Amino acid sequence: MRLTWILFAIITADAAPVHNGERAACTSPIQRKAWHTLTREEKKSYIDAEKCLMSLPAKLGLAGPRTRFDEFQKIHVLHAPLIHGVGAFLPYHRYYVQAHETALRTECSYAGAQPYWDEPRDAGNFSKSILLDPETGFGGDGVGPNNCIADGPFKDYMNSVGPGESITDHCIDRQINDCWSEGAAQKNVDACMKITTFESAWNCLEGMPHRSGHRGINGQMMDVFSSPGDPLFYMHHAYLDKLWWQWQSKNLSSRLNEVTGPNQGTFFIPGGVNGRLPIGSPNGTIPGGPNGTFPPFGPFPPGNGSDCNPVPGGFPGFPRLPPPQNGPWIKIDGDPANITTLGHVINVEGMIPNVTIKDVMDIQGDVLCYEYV
Ligand SMILES: [Cu+2]
Repeated sequence: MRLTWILFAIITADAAPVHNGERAACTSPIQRKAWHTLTREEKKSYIDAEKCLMSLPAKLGLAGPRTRFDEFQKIHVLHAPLIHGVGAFLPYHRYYVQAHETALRTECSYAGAQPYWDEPRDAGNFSKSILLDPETGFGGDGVGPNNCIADGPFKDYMNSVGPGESITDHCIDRQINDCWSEGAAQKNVDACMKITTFESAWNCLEGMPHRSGHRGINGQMMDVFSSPGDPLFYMHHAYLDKLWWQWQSKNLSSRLNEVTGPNQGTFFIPGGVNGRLPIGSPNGTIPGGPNGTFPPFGPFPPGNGSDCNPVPGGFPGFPRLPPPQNGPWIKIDGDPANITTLGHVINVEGMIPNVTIKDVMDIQGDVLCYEYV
């Protein structure tokens, strides 16, 4: 059935890749390509569109953001404790990246799709990545006391959201760590792909492949709340989404429906409602991590050498706080209890319409319409 549908897509040209709540079938998925395969013009049009998002005024009425770009970041801040270390981690970030792609296309005349960073190519060598090219890419490492990026198209951007949940003006900062980026190696992806249950596969993907992209770039990218302040976030999370889709594709008939896990994970902060944090939560609410940054991921278990020689088979997923068994828990629309189900509502604060996890399980379904090439 799926093949028929793909063939159908090939012979029809009327794609509807942008879905504003409309449930048209995906007849012609747009192609999300690896950054290193883009032409110079394609790279420029993506960077120009991101800069456009950084120039458009905020319109959602959230506290802090000045621009549409900042608004994306703020949405992530508001939901951070309920979208990491939880069953909704992969679906939420899938739809969040979709919202970003939609904004580029509808508000910034971008004709392409969200590209992704093929990170294993650069594992152990992030600092030399083609993505960091100052002419064609996202600029390079941070410099100076605040680790502000010093070249490239985003070096002068004044970001108004973060660090953590704070609202401050700051540059986009990076502290690239090639050693930490070794975890992006293909062998760690392969280990996740061998897993057959959603819960273990999600934990594996959220572990090494996900974490290494954040850690390798470091700086703003290490902020569990405000990491989307670095435009590399979207390249990284499109890549992670590709990995999830790759895993799903190994057994689509069952994996289009597989989701589980707690709604409240490591970063649970009591007091929020409807899957949102109370506004104005203080910084440093993550155990061990000041200012909303990830706690240090060390020391590593004995016998594994250094950061650059991580544990064979990868590190375990995020540590978990035990979720309350009988409540009270933060009520997530669509979920009856503290277990992530297909009915779980993904709330992107009006950037695009809220959907359920079921709606985003298929990247070529009624809501999403793209493919990875
Ligand atoms: Cu996130």
